[in-house]
Amino acid sequence: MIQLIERASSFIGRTAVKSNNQNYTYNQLLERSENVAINLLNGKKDLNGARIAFLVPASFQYASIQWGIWRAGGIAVPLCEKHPLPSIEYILEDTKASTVIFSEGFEDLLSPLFNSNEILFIPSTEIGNKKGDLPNIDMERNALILYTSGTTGAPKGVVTTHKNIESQITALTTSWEWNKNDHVLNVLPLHHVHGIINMLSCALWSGACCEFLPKFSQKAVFDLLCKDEVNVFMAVPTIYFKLISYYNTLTGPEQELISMHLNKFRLMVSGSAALPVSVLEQWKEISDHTLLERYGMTEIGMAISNPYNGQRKPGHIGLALPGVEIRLADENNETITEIGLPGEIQIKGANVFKEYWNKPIETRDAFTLDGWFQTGDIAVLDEGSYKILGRNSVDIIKSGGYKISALEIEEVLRTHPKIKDCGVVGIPNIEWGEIIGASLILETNDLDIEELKDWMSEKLPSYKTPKKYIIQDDLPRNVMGKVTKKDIKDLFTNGQ
Ligand code: MLC
Ligand code: AMP
Repeated sequence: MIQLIERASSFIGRTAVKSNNQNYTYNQLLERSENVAINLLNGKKDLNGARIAFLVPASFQYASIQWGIWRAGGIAVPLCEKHPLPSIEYILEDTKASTVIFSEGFEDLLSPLFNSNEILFIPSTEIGNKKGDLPNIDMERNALILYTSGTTGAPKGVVTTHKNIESQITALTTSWEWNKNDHVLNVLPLHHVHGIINMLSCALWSGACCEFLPKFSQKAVFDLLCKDEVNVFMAVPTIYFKLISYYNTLTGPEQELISMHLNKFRLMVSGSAALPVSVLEQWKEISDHTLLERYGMTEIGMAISNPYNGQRKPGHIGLALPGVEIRLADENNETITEIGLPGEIQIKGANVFKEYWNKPIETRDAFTLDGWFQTGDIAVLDEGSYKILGRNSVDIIKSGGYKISALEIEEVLRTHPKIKDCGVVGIPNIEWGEIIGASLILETNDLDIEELKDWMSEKLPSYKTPKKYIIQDDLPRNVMGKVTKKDIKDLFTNGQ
């Protein structure tokens, strides 16, 4: 039994989702997800873990397809609306997806794949109103595959079970006191946990309403936040930065009006990347809210959070959420017992993912011998609250809340005929956290950077495309011949 879906019957007449200015009740969500499930089953009793990918905007459609896949016994594989075809193809091939459900607007993008013999492409408009018997789903079964970048080149599929998801949801609904009168505005993409678990699923678990804004814009967000319907808001630091910048361009009376509405909110959360203290302070000035900063990861959902009630420490991420076991470990994976010494955050608990899809070696390597998941994030316990100090890999970049592998970008750049070698780094940036910089070693001298950007945009989503470039004669290396990324970073940050 998937509790998240079972619970919907106690909220039948309430609004579950608001999208495109329309309200959809829990009853409609149950009915439509049943239609999706019966269509997918197409006479079978159970999808038995078939991977069903779907490419639809953040909307009621998204929620009903996700639930429909689960109710039919499938594994949901949400695709990103901003991905170019090669990124989508990679996921379809890696998961061996049996079906792709897509909505209007994505037909042109996907059409080169339509002649595939292995994948069934279903336009969402063709899902009829069929009803029928649905299988009983055990909570230990796989539910979701989300793609995340790591220290190896290509993204890995993170598999979570229904039980993992339930545990990730309940840690947040209890700690942050979600209730059925909540109404969250969800402006984040729905191929990552922040948008899927923290907002959509927590709202649906609680009988609350999740409103979608498919395309982020500062004005549209403020317009919605000022309608006195939304009372919970969550975003990545970049979005708070962008909202503050926009607010600062408004007239005094416009600012006062916005502040008056924001003041009434129950909860405002920041996460997915470090929240600069200056952003926290400016948002406090505007909204009178101290943003609740929390820490999470695709593999674990949320693990550490500042308190809902109680003092939220700027620059800190708080303490373990209920059901999550945390330790700081040294390089030998020994627990650090001395307070104030930094170590890697390691996690145990029902929230921790099951495996990387089809990658037993990577899965094994992600855990210590005694079963702790190694996050790669370095933290310290400081005045009773964890504080992130950095990551143990220079090859992971966080930009606008997206985790990006420098190696993945380098691999793509090296396939360009005019590029001999390259080194990709994250450059610290107050708005984006980091922006991507690439140092290029050229085969020929006539590389046009604008043309290169166009070429990249056909291969990678825009958020994975370097924003800054330098051309070098050779990459900086240490005595072992290994590229010294720190020197490349310095070139971008200090021009040294
Ligand atoms: C967009 N751009 C980015 C970018 N996103 N550049 C660097 N990093 C990013 N993340 C660039 C585009 O390339 C484009 O550049 C320009 O910004 C405008 O593009 P856009 O698509 O119109 O941008 P916008 O819609 O403003 O997007 C900004 C954003 C988006 C902050 C809304 O990046 C976003 O939704 N981020 C959230 C990602 C997220 O959900 N992460 C959670 C992962 S889960 P140009 O040159 O073409 O003009 C996780 C676990 C946890 O981390 O703890 O939550
Ligand atoms: P992802 O793999 O996209 O889920 O990103 C997870 C990573 O985001 C973590 O490993 C951290 O590096 C980072 N992260 C999430 N929340 C925070 C936070 N509050 N502060 C700093 N980094 C964070």
